[in-house]
Amino acid sequence: MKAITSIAGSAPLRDDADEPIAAILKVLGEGERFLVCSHAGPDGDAVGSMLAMGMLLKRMGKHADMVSADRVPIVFRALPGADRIQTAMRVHGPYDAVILLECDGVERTRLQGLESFFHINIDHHASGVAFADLNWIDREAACVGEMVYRLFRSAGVALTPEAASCIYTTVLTDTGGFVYGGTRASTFELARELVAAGADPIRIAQQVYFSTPISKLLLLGAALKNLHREGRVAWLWISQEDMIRSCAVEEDCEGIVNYALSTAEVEVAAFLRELEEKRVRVSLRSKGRVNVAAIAGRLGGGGHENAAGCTLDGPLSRAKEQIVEELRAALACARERSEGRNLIA
Ligand SMILES: [Mn+2]
Repeated sequence: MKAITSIAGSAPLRDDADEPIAAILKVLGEGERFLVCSHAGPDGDAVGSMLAMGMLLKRMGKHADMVSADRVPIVFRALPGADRIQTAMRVHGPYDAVILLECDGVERTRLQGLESFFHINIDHHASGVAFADLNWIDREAACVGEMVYRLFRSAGVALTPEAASCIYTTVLTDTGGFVYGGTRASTFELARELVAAGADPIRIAQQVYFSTPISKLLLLGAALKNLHREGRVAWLWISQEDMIRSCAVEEDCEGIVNYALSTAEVEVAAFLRELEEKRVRVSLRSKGRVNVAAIAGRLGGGGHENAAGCTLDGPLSRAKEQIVEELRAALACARERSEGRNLIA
Protein backbone atom coordinates (compact mmCIF):
# COMPACT_ATOMS: atom_id res chain seq x y z
CA MET A 1 0.00 0.00 0.00
CA LYS A 2 1.16 3.52 -0.79
CA ALA A 3 2.30 5.49 2.22
CA ILE A 4 0.10 8.49 2.91
CA THR A 5 1.56 11.21 5.00
CA SER A 6 -0.15 14.29 6.28
CA ILE A 7 1.55 16.71 8.59
CA ALA A 8 -0.75 19.61 9.09
CA GLY A 9 -1.13 22.56 11.34
CA SER A 10 -4.87 22.55 11.04
CA ALA A 11 -7.43 23.86 13.47
CA PRO A 12 -9.61 21.08 14.84
CA LEU A 13 -12.85 20.30 13.05
CA ARG A 14 -11.58 21.81 9.78
CA ASP A 15 -11.49 19.37 6.95
CA ASP A 16 -7.95 19.68 5.58
CA ALA A 17 -7.20 16.32 7.20
CA ASP A 18 -9.72 14.63 4.88
CA GLU A 19 -7.11 12.59 3.05
CA PRO A 20 -5.41 10.89 6.02
CA ILE A 21 -8.75 10.40 7.78
CA ALA A 22 -10.22 8.72 4.69
CA ALA A 23 -7.08 6.60 4.29
CA ILE A 24 -7.20 5.51 7.94
CA LEU A 25 -10.92 4.71 7.81
CA LYS A 26 -10.34 2.67 4.63
CA VAL A 27 -7.73 0.51 6.37
CA LEU A 28 -9.99 0.14 9.41
CA GLY A 29 -12.96 -0.73 7.19
CA GLU A 30 -11.08 -3.39 5.23
CA GLY A 31 -9.36 -5.09 8.19
CA GLU A 32 -10.71 -7.27 10.94
CA ARG A 33 -8.12 -7.37 13.72
CA PHE A 34 -6.28 -4.33 15.05
CA LEU A 35 -3.78 -3.51 17.73
CA VAL A 36 -4.05 -0.14 19.45
CA CYS A 37 -1.06 1.11 21.41
CA SER A 38 0.61 4.29 22.60
CA HIS A 39 3.85 5.36 24.22
CA ALA A 40 5.34 3.64 27.27
CA GLY A 41 4.55 5.45 30.51
CA PRO A 42 1.05 6.28 29.25
CA ASP A 43 -0.48 9.63 30.23
CA GLY A 44 -4.12 10.75 30.07
CA ASP A 45 -4.02 11.33 26.32
CA ALA A 46 -2.41 7.93 25.69
CA VAL A 47 -4.89 5.99 27.84
CA GLY A 48 -7.99 7.96 26.84
CA SER A 49 -7.25 7.91 23.11
CA MET A 50 -6.40 4.18 23.15
CA LEU A 51 -9.71 3.42 24.85
CA ALA A 52 -11.68 5.67 22.50
CA MET A 53 -9.93 4.15 19.47
CA GLY A 54 -10.75 0.67 20.75
CA MET A 55 -14.41 1.72 21.17
CA LEU A 56 -14.53 3.12 17.64
CA LEU A 57 -13.18 -0.14 16.23
CA LYS A 58 -15.65 -2.17 18.26
CA ARG A 59 -18.54 -0.02 17.02
CA MET A 60 -17.26 -0.67 13.47
CA GLY A 61 -17.57 -4.39 14.19
CA LYS A 62 -13.82 -4.98 14.46
CA HIS A 63 -11.61 -6.76 16.93
CA ALA A 64 -9.22 -4.48 18.81
CA ASP A 65 -6.51 -5.38 21.31
CA MET A 66 -5.08 -2.60 23.44
CA VAL A 67 -1.59 -3.13 24.79
CA SER A 68 0.74 -0.94 26.86
CA ALA A 69 4.31 -1.62 28.00
CA ASP A 70 3.50 0.07 31.32
CA ARG A 71 0.41 -0.25 33.45
CA VAL A 72 -2.35 2.33 33.31
CA PRO A 73 -1.75 5.03 35.97
CA ILE A 74 -4.08 4.74 38.95
CA VAL A 75 -5.95 7.98 38.23
CA PHE A 76 -7.02 6.66 34.80
CA ARG A 77 -8.08 3.18 35.89
CA ALA A 78 -11.66 4.28 36.49
CA LEU A 79 -12.06 5.13 32.78
CA PRO A 80 -14.56 2.89 31.01
CA GLY A 81 -12.78 -0.16 29.60
CA ALA A 82 -9.42 0.66 31.23
CA ASP A 83 -9.17 -2.91 32.52
CA ARG A 84 -9.13 -4.09 28.90
CA ILE A 85 -5.70 -2.53 28.32
CA GLN A 86 -3.19 -5.34 28.64
CA THR A 87 0.31 -4.81 29.97
CA ALA A 88 2.92 -6.71 27.97
CA MET A 89 6.46 -6.48 26.61
CA ARG A 90 5.72 -8.34 23.37
CA VAL A 91 2.68 -8.50 21.11
CA HIS A 92 1.55 -11.46 19.07
CA GLY A 93 -0.43 -11.02 15.87
CA PRO A 94 -1.86 -11.47 13.46
CA TYR A 95 -3.15 -7.90 13.03
CA ASP A 96 -4.30 -6.12 9.90
CA ALA A 97 -2.77 -2.93 11.26
CA VAL A 98 -1.19 -1.48 14.38
CA ILE A 99 -2.45 1.95 15.39
CA LEU A 100 0.24 3.93 17.21
CA LEU A 101 -1.13 6.90 19.11
CA GLU A 102 1.17 9.82 19.96
CA CYS A 103 4.41 8.03 19.20
CA ASP A 104 7.33 9.40 17.16
CA GLY A 105 8.49 5.88 16.31
CA VAL A 106 7.70 2.24 17.00
CA GLU A 107 10.37 2.20 19.76
CA ARG A 108 8.38 4.73 21.76
CA THR A 109 5.86 1.99 22.61
CA ARG A 110 8.64 -0.14 24.15
CA LEU A 111 6.67 -3.10 22.76
CA GLN A 112 8.34 -5.88 20.84
CA GLY A 113 6.88 -7.75 17.89
CA LEU A 114 5.32 -4.73 16.11
CA GLU A 115 7.77 -4.56 13.22
CA SER A 116 6.06 -6.77 10.64
CA PHE A 117 2.63 -5.11 10.74
CA PHE A 118 1.11 -2.22 8.80
CA HIS A 119 1.59 0.90 10.93
CA ILE A 120 -0.82 3.79 11.34
CA ASN A 121 0.65 6.79 13.14
CA ILE A 122 -1.69 9.35 14.73
CA ASP A 123 0.13 12.12 16.58
CA HIS A 124 -0.09 15.79 17.52
CA HIS A 125 3.43 16.47 18.76
CA ALA A 126 5.58 19.25 17.31
CA SER A 127 8.32 16.62 17.09
CA GLY A 128 6.00 14.15 15.31
CA VAL A 129 7.71 11.97 12.71
CA ALA A 130 6.14 10.32 9.65
CA PHE A 131 7.65 6.91 10.42
CA ALA A 132 4.63 4.74 9.57
CA ASP A 133 2.90 3.36 6.46
CA LEU A 134 0.13 5.85 7.07
CA ASN A 135 0.77 9.05 9.00
CA TRP A 136 -1.62 11.66 10.35
CA ILE A 137 0.14 14.33 12.36
CA ASP A 138 -1.85 17.39 13.36
CA ARG A 139 0.36 19.72 15.37
CA GLU A 140 -2.54 21.96 16.30
CA ALA A 141 -4.76 19.28 17.78
CA ALA A 142 -4.97 19.81 21.55
CA CYS A 143 -4.58 16.07 22.09
CA VAL A 144 -4.63 12.81 20.13
CA GLY A 145 -8.06 12.22 21.65
CA GLU A 146 -9.31 15.13 19.55
CA MET A 147 -8.05 13.36 16.43
CA VAL A 148 -9.81 10.13 17.46
CA TYR A 149 -12.95 12.23 17.94
CA ARG A 150 -12.61 13.38 14.33
CA LEU A 151 -12.35 9.75 13.24
CA PHE A 152 -15.65 9.02 15.05
CA ARG A 153 -17.28 11.92 13.22
CA SER A 154 -15.89 10.99 9.83
CA ALA A 155 -16.85 7.34 10.31
CA GLY A 156 -20.38 8.44 11.21
CA VAL A 157 -20.16 6.59 14.52
CA ALA A 158 -22.11 8.22 17.35
CA LEU A 159 -20.18 8.93 20.55
CA THR A 160 -21.29 6.86 23.51
CA PRO A 161 -21.03 8.45 26.98
CA GLU A 162 -18.10 6.05 27.57
CA ALA A 163 -16.18 7.21 24.49
CA ALA A 164 -16.99 10.85 25.31
CA SER A 165 -15.60 10.35 28.85
CA CYS A 166 -12.36 8.88 27.51
CA ILE A 167 -11.90 11.69 24.98
CA TYR A 168 -12.83 14.37 27.54
CA THR A 169 -10.06 12.98 29.76
CA THR A 170 -7.54 13.42 26.92
CA VAL A 171 -8.59 17.05 26.43
CA LEU A 172 -8.55 17.82 30.15
CA THR A 173 -5.15 16.28 30.85
CA ASP A 174 -3.29 17.34 27.70
CA THR A 175 -4.34 20.98 28.16
CA GLY A 176 -3.49 20.80 31.88
CA GLY A 177 -7.10 21.63 32.71
CA PHE A 178 -7.55 24.11 29.81
CA VAL A 179 -4.40 25.98 30.82
CA TYR A 180 -1.56 25.13 28.39
CA GLY A 181 -0.77 26.73 25.04
CA GLY A 182 -2.95 25.24 22.34
CA THR A 183 -6.12 25.77 24.39
CA ARG A 184 -8.40 27.69 22.06
CA ALA A 185 -12.08 28.31 21.40
CA SER A 186 -12.34 25.03 19.48
CA THR A 187 -10.98 23.17 22.54
CA PHE A 188 -13.97 24.37 24.54
CA GLU A 189 -16.29 23.56 21.63
CA LEU A 190 -14.94 20.02 21.67
CA ALA A 191 -15.29 19.82 25.47
CA ARG A 192 -18.87 21.07 25.17
CA GLU A 193 -19.73 18.38 22.62
CA LEU A 194 -18.16 15.68 24.77
CA VAL A 195 -20.10 16.78 27.86
CA ALA A 196 -23.28 16.93 25.76
CA ALA A 197 -22.52 13.35 24.65
CA GLY A 198 -22.41 12.18 28.26
CA ALA A 199 -18.92 12.90 29.67
CA ASP A 200 -19.22 14.05 33.30
CA PRO A 201 -16.69 16.89 33.70
CA ILE A 202 -16.93 17.00 37.50
CA ARG A 203 -16.51 13.30 38.07
CA ILE A 204 -13.63 13.11 35.58
CA ALA A 205 -11.83 16.13 37.09
CA GLN A 206 -12.20 14.68 40.60
CA GLN A 207 -10.88 11.35 39.42
CA VAL A 208 -7.88 12.95 37.69
CA TYR A 209 -7.00 15.70 40.17
CA PHE A 210 -8.30 14.51 43.56
CA SER A 211 -7.23 10.88 43.60
CA THR A 212 -3.52 11.37 44.21
CA PRO A 213 -1.71 8.38 45.76
CA ILE A 214 0.15 9.26 48.98
CA SER A 215 3.45 8.10 47.37
CA LYS A 216 3.10 10.89 44.82
CA LEU A 217 2.54 13.56 47.46
CA LEU A 218 5.54 12.34 49.49
CA LEU A 219 7.66 12.42 46.33
CA LEU A 220 6.43 15.93 45.56
CA GLY A 221 7.52 16.97 49.05
CA ALA A 222 11.02 15.63 48.37
CA ALA A 223 11.14 17.43 45.01
CA LEU A 224 9.99 20.74 46.48
CA LYS A 225 12.86 20.62 49.00
CA ASN A 226 15.11 20.75 45.93
CA LEU A 227 13.35 23.67 44.23
CA HIS A 228 15.73 26.37 42.96
CA ARG A 229 15.18 29.57 41.07
CA GLU A 230 17.64 31.76 39.22
CA GLY A 231 15.95 34.69 37.49
CA ARG A 232 13.45 33.26 35.05
CA VAL A 233 14.70 29.66 35.34
CA ALA A 234 13.49 27.21 38.01
CA TRP A 235 14.42 23.58 38.49
CA LEU A 236 13.87 20.77 40.94
CA TRP A 237 14.91 17.14 41.11
CA ILE A 238 14.59 13.83 42.86
CA SER A 239 17.16 11.13 43.43
CA GLN A 240 16.72 7.35 43.34
CA GLU A 241 16.81 7.49 47.14
CA ASP A 242 13.84 9.91 47.15
CA MET A 243 11.95 7.47 44.91
CA ILE A 244 12.64 4.58 47.27
CA ARG A 245 11.89 6.52 50.44
CA SER A 246 8.53 7.68 49.06
CA CYS A 247 7.67 4.18 47.75
CA ALA A 248 7.14 6.04 44.45
CA VAL A 249 6.80 4.66 40.95
CA GLU A 250 7.51 6.36 37.63
CA GLU A 251 3.97 7.66 37.19
CA ASP A 252 4.24 9.54 40.51
CA CYS A 253 6.68 11.92 38.78
CA GLU A 254 4.02 13.10 36.35
CA GLY A 255 3.31 16.83 36.71
CA ILE A 256 6.01 17.64 39.29
CA VAL A 257 7.73 19.95 36.76
CA ASN A 258 4.66 22.20 36.81
CA TYR A 259 5.39 23.23 40.39
CA ALA A 260 8.69 24.73 39.22
CA LEU A 261 6.95 26.42 36.28
CA SER A 262 4.26 27.85 38.57
CA THR A 263 6.90 29.87 40.47
CA ALA A 264 6.39 33.64 40.13
CA GLU A 265 8.58 35.32 37.48
CA VAL A 266 9.71 31.96 36.10
CA GLU A 267 9.49 31.38 32.36
CA VAL A 268 11.21 28.01 31.90
CA ALA A 269 11.43 25.05 34.24
CA ALA A 270 13.08 21.65 34.46
CA PHE A 271 12.42 18.55 36.52
CA LEU A 272 15.19 15.97 36.75
CA ARG A 273 14.78 12.40 37.92
CA GLU A 274 17.69 10.10 38.57
CA LEU A 275 17.07 6.74 36.86
CA GLU A 276 18.29 3.39 38.14
CA GLU A 277 20.79 2.99 35.32
CA LYS A 278 22.53 6.26 36.33
CA ARG A 279 20.90 8.22 33.60
CA VAL A 280 18.69 11.24 34.23
CA ARG A 281 15.21 11.87 32.83
CA VAL A 282 14.52 15.55 32.21
CA SER A 283 11.10 17.22 31.78
CA LEU A 284 11.12 20.76 30.40
CA ARG A 285 8.34 23.34 30.46
CA SER A 286 8.04 26.87 29.13
CA LYS A 287 5.40 29.53 29.66
CA GLY A 288 6.26 31.61 26.63
CA ARG A 289 9.11 32.56 24.33
CA VAL A 290 11.46 29.63 24.86
CA ASN A 291 10.91 26.59 22.64
CA VAL A 292 11.81 23.69 24.92
CA ALA A 293 11.15 21.11 22.15
CA ALA A 294 14.21 22.55 20.35
CA ILE A 295 16.37 22.12 23.47
CA ALA A 296 15.10 18.59 24.10
CA GLY A 297 15.58 17.75 20.41
CA ARG A 298 19.24 18.80 20.51
CA LEU A 299 19.73 16.50 23.50
CA GLY A 300 18.11 13.50 21.84
CA GLY A 301 14.54 14.00 23.10
CA GLY A 302 11.46 15.79 21.79
CA GLY A 303 8.01 17.10 22.55
CA HIS A 304 6.02 20.30 22.21
CA GLU A 305 7.19 23.91 22.16
CA ASN A 306 5.98 24.35 25.76
CA ALA A 307 6.45 20.81 27.07
CA ALA A 308 9.28 18.47 26.16
CA GLY A 309 11.68 15.92 27.60
CA CYS A 310 14.95 14.09 27.10
CA THR A 311 17.26 11.65 28.86
CA LEU A 312 20.82 12.67 29.81
CA ASP A 313 23.84 10.81 31.15
CA GLY A 314 24.38 11.06 34.89
CA PRO A 315 25.46 11.84 37.44
CA LEU A 316 22.51 13.95 38.48
CA SER A 317 24.71 16.94 39.42
CA ARG A 318 26.20 17.08 35.93
CA ALA A 319 22.85 16.73 34.17
CA LYS A 320 21.52 19.54 36.38
CA GLU A 321 24.34 21.89 35.36
CA GLN A 322 23.95 20.96 31.72
CA ILE A 323 20.22 21.57 31.58
CA VAL A 324 20.28 24.82 33.60
CA GLU A 325 23.00 26.11 31.27
CA GLU A 326 20.84 25.21 28.24
CA LEU A 327 17.84 27.02 29.72
CA ARG A 328 19.89 30.14 30.58
CA ALA A 329 21.22 30.25 27.02
CA ALA A 330 17.77 29.74 25.48
CA LEU A 331 16.36 32.57 27.61
CA ALA A 332 19.21 34.90 26.64
CA CYS A 333 18.53 34.03 22.99
CA ALA A 334 14.81 34.66 23.31
CA ARG A 335 15.52 37.99 25.02
CA GLU A 336 17.88 39.07 22.24
CA ARG A 337 15.30 38.13 19.64
CA SER A 338 12.56 40.17 21.29
CA GLU A 339 14.90 43.15 21.86
CA GLY A 340 15.91 42.93 18.20
CA ARG A 341 12.24 43.11 17.25
CA ASN A 342 11.74 46.17 19.49
CA LEU A 343 14.66 47.95 17.80
CA ILE A 344 13.19 47.29 14.36
CA ALA A 345 9.78 48.41 15.55
MN1 LIG B 1 -0.86 14.14 23.87
